[in-house]
Amino acid sequence: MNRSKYLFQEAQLHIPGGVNSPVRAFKGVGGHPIFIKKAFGAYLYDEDGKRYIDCISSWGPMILGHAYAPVVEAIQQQAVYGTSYGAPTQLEVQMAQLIKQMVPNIALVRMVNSGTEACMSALRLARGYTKRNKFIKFEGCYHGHADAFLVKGGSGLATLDIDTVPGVGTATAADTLTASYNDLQGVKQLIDAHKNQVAAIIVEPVAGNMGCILPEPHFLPGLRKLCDDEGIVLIFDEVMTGFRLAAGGAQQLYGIQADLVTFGKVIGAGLPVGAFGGKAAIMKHIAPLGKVYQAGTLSGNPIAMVAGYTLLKNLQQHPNIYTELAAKTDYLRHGLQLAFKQLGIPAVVNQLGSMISVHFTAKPVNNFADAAACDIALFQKYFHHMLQNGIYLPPSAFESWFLNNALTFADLDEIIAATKCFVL
Ligand code: KE4
Repeated sequence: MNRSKYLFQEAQLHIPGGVNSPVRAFKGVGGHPIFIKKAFGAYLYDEDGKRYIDCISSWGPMILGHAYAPVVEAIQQQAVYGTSYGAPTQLEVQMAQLIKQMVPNIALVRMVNSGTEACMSALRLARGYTKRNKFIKFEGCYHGHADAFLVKGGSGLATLDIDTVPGVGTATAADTLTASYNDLQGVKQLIDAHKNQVAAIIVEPVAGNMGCILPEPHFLPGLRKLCDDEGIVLIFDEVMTGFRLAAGGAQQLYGIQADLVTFGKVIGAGLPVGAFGGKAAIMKHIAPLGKVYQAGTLSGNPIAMVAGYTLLKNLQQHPNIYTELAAKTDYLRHGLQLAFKQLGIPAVVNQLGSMISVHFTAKPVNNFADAAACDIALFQKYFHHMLQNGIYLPPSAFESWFLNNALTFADLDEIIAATKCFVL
């Protein structure tokens, strides 16, 4: 028996489902998860020493590859000064200043420990600021596991086909209104049906939790106008897209300014970091400045701050990384599209920047219903074919792939070559 299989059996004796986050359990593709021992650059190494080309990058954070030397050194140097103080540090000030330099329209920013915390806090803040309770999210988008967001969510909820999450109170769920991604008319209908009751619209500006799905040209500007007209707080959930699609994230890429923005993943360089920030008029309601309470023992943790700061500083100082990453991902998209065409397999490859996903269908994939109508069984087969060939894809048809800049064109050719020998 290989070590991963043994460890998964052992893990299931002690951890629910043997994992600390559901999507890792391979429920979306079958089989047992691979237990990773170490990672360097673009490669993961499992407990049996097998190497994989990594197309997940820890679900986004490892944008410059694993064990990125400047980040490792920064962590090692800081750790000898202690790991947490529970008091403010200069590191947090430097991190906040850097985020404000890189991201448009962030007047104030609060550090937290995950993307979930960031989104949960931003929603609470929008509700406190507007004194309204309802909010609009989009089917297939995922904003972490806070109760209010577990309605028609993407990522693990879609992977596990969980429509209603036990434990989420009916009253809570009643305030969560959902529309289809890219359906501006549907959003307008929800607002008209709940006049002056909608506190916020939260959206992944580029969706990554139903595969990678791009906003249609009218979508984000339309949401901005609806929020301006109706006094609704527009929240861009940039946990995936922040610092990944551009230094200034999707706001920079699309030239749209949200009222609040949430971050995770890249911001912590693999350590537990999230953040939310935006307009001063809204952020000033956050305690201790205002009364919208939000707190965290390890928020702004010094080790996490130096890790995140070091990675963001590198991204800020080398903006060409984004064009390099986009060119590599574009190369991969073309290679995959050609491979599937040669195989006679209907497939749509969605991509923006370093986010990409494969959908086995002949039709465009522009929302969750499109993604769910694809051949999921074929994706499962493709996943295992690629895993056998040493290519580590997200173990779900409802996830974006995340490329890292440690990947070489030779690695990309290996991914394309493995796809070319995928037989039904
Ligand atoms: P975390 O709490 O997992 O740090 O972030 C939640 C979150 C918020 N917003 C967006 C757009 C996200 O994609 C996420 C988390 N992404 C998933 C991957 N689809 C994390 C992987 C997992 O759940 O294990």
